[in-house]
Amino acid sequence: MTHALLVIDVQNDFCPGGALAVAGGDEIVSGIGALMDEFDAVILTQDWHPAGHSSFASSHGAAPMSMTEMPYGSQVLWPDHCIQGTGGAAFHTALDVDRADLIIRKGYNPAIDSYSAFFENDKTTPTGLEGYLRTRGITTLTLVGLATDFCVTYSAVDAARLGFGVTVRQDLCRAIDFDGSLAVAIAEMRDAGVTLV
Ligand code: VGL
Ligand code: ZN
Repeated sequence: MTHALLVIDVQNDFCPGGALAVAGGDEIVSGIGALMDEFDAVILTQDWHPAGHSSFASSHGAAPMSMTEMPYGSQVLWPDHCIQGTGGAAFHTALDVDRADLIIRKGYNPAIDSYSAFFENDKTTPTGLEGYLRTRGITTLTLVGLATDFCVTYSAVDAARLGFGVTVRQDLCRAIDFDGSLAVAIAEMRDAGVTLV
């Protein structure tokens, strides 16, 4: 069994002071660092949107956190965040980026959001992470990071559906918890067979 730590979106825009700040987002960084040596591989994801991305409320003249329908389904419209090359898209400075074997970026397609580390929100366009994991013989994943109820959940559910063994360390995640989204996300992870600890 080869076990990887998958660190989701520990970026400045998801930490206090950032454009899409998650309460306590910065509290998990040192605990994530302490965990890295226990794994055969460390993989980071980085939300990485072009300016004017279709998931931004500003691109639709809409209010942040309102909903819209996209060709691939319903979509939350977010404040502008994690724009490629900006300080907000950079990793939290206390995250040990040098320890990562792979950094996988997502959300770069202007027309499709990508919460999951595996597939864009159309649920079909792959990021390439599945192939990377399989060719390295990685069978088991532990997920930590931001935000529990969006990118962590989507990644965990996709990983479980792809047949990986998946554990989410809730103590090393923080949630947006928008309109009951955390409870829904936890139920979805349980249904998919994700182990929540
Ligand atoms: C995320 C909303 C928009 C996340 C990314 O990392 O959970 N949430 N983009
Ligand atoms: Zn995003």
